[in-house]
Amino acid sequence: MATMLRDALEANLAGRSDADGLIEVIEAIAEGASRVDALTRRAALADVLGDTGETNVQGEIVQRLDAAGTDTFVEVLSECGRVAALACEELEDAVFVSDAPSHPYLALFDPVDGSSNIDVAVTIGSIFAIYKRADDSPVSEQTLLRPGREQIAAVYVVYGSSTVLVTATERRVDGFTLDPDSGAFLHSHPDITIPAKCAAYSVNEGNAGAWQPEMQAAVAELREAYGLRYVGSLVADFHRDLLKGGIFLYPGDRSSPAGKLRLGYEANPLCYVAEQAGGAGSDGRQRILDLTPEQLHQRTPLIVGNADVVQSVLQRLSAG
Ligand code: P6P
Repeated sequence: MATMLRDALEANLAGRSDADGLIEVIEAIAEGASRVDALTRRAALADVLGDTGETNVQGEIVQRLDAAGTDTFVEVLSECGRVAALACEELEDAVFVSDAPSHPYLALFDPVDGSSNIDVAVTIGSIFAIYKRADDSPVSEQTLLRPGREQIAAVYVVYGSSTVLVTATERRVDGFTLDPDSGAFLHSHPDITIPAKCAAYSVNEGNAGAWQPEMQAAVAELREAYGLRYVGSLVADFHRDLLKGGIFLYPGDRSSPAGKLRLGYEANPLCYVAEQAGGAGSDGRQRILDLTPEQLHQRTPLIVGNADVVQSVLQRLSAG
């Protein structure tokens, strides 16, 4: 019988004096993911297709599932009794829950990444960065602006042909598959490490004309060496690269030098997962996890996957 989420996390975190209550936060995420999974599987039948007619802080059209996912994860994270404050892609401002010492964690998350894909039944995801408060001082938006290397855990959920919740803590990555019969996340992928061999490169080649020349040259080398796999849903592309080996890129370009993806709740958590699994993540110049955020929703170019291939891209970029 596969291990339940709580049992596996207790084993992973055994002896850690700094992680009290972290399991409750991850269990809250799992509960929210179960609810989002149920909406995703029913999609048109649950009236979550299409958009709400509103735009979010990013200026993006809010899909019905974005709104439902936001409400779900804000609720479960606020009610778990361990999270002091949270920031969400869909909300301009942070949500402050409690300054009490009993609430030592902070969460930044993208509740439903790639949500427009649900209209065409393509994989979507949820992504979470979890930090420990540095002290018991009152939380503010500034409290949430932490470099990614300070994460105590990162979690993502991929709602695909199966629904898999992946947790990363210090030097350990594990996957849990949602069992539709029991509703439990069962330990299906123990101790995930990125395979030594890169199996594919993943980038939107349709944007190639807008990249800087050195990025065009770097991707041309990847094109020669690997097959292309691009779902257009970040968590789907990242999860494939993590399990099979690969490199994912979302570069900046002339019109958007910082690219499209967000540092706080996309690049940081996924690069944390990648590094705990033996991979690497960069913005094209430096380690993503060393970037100090200046505002909650800032964007960053992202290159993440097999460490040797990420490094070869960086060398090509610096060669100009
Ligand atoms: P493009 C989905 O909208 C998303 O935010 C990520 O999930 C995905 O990696 C990216 O955008 C795809 O963007 O420009 O290639 O369609």
